Amino acid sequence: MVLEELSSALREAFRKFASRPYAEEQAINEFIKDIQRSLLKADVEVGLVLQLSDAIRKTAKEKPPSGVSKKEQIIHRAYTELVNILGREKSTIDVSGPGVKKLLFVGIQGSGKTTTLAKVARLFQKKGLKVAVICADTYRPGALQQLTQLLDPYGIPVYGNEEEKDPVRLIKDMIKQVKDCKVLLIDTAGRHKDEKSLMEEVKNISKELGTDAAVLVIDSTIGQQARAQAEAFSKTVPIGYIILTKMDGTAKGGGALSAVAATGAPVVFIGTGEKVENLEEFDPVKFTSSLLGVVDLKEIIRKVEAAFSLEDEERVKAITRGRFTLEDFVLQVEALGRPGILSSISKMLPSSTKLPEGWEEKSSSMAKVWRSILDSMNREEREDASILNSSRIKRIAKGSGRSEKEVRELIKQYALAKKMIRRMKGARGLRTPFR
Ligand SMILES: Nc1nc2c(ncn2[C@@H]2O[C@H](COP(=O)(O)OP(=O)(O)OP(=O)(O)O)[C@@H](O)[C@H]2O)c(=O)[nH]1
Ligand SMILES: [Mg+2]
Repeated sequence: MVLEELSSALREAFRKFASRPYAEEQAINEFIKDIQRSLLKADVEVGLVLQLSDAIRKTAKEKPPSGVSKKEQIIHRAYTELVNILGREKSTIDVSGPGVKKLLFVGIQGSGKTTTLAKVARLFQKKGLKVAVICADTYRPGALQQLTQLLDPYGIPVYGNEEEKDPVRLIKDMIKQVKDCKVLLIDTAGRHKDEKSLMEEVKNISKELGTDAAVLVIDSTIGQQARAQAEAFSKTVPIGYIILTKMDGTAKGGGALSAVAATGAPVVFIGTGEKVENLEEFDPVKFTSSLLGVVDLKEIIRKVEAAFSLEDEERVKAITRGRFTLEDFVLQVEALGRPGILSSISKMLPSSTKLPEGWEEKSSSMAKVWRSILDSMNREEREDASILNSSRIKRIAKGSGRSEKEVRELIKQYALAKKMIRRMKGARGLRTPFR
């Protein structure tokens, strides 16, 4: 299995912590240290490791939901933070819809573009799709031959012209010749005299051809430097997907994965060997749980999540009974940052209503501002926002270090939310996820 070292180190950390009778401070600190050591050894960026450690420490100070022990609460937090670090959702290359899907493979010299393109071509063929390949690498001697050798055994057609040195013209010419295919994979060159000319060529091809997506191929042995590479390419072309290669030969795979996940680009596959069949779909959640391999981890996750939704249920009941205070409002906004909550909320809304994009991020920054404002209110004000006149607003703004405008904005948004809840209560389309 790839990432064996990281996997066994993390598994050991979880096993050790899980076998402790109590989650006392020393045990928690040791657990955090063990996780830190394993991640740093796999070349995960220090900033991300510290973020994870802080999150665990913060959770350790919180009261666990009823029915859940402190130890279980901490294991759950450590696990969800690891999932966050290693990528949250599984992604796949989308080739649905009408017409030929053109995928442009880009990456620096030797990252594994050509080999990986052949692997992906074979995978689509296995799924029953008609695949064709264009070799637009006009730099590497024998590039066309390399691709043909890889794909000949599978009868996948490779188009190219070694005489043509302009990749855009070459691709345009070849597209005219390609017949009857659903997925068209285009291999590009990585051997330029410098990075600038490589980026210029990639940009030019993408602009002239209007490809459906660029697939960035990164050698995972560079570890956390993968982030800089992903960022450099995404400034040049919109990167649709990322494939990390050579995961079989590195102890730094965790670093590469986390670095790429931090850019938000989806890792669709990992390369695990030189052969055409050495390609694996990447599923972060499955990957993280297999990494840990702790026997009862699944049970802990289920228990903690169930306990959380029970707390949510109580709150939702109170709100639908008509009690919705400023405190409730801020708590709701804060809770939006918690995984799974947004989907619960969208389930409650009528299907025609969609939450605006970027809501999650916006609500988490607003939550911080509003929490500080709320902290400067007295109990009476929190319970009954209608008494907030201008002199109170002035005092609260001063006390919280926020502007009066921000205080008024909180009151306005709260009033809007209250109105919306009242309206939703009356709406027939409202479904509650907690039935
Ligand atoms: N072990 C291992 N080797 C790989 C993997 N992917 C690619 N390679 C090897 O890496 C080397 C470079 O691969 P190529 O596919 O030629 O790389 P490229 O990006 O097309 O290189 P240029 O065209 O020169 O830019 C080859 O020896 C491949 O066999 C992988 O997942 N695991
Ligand atoms: Mg190549």
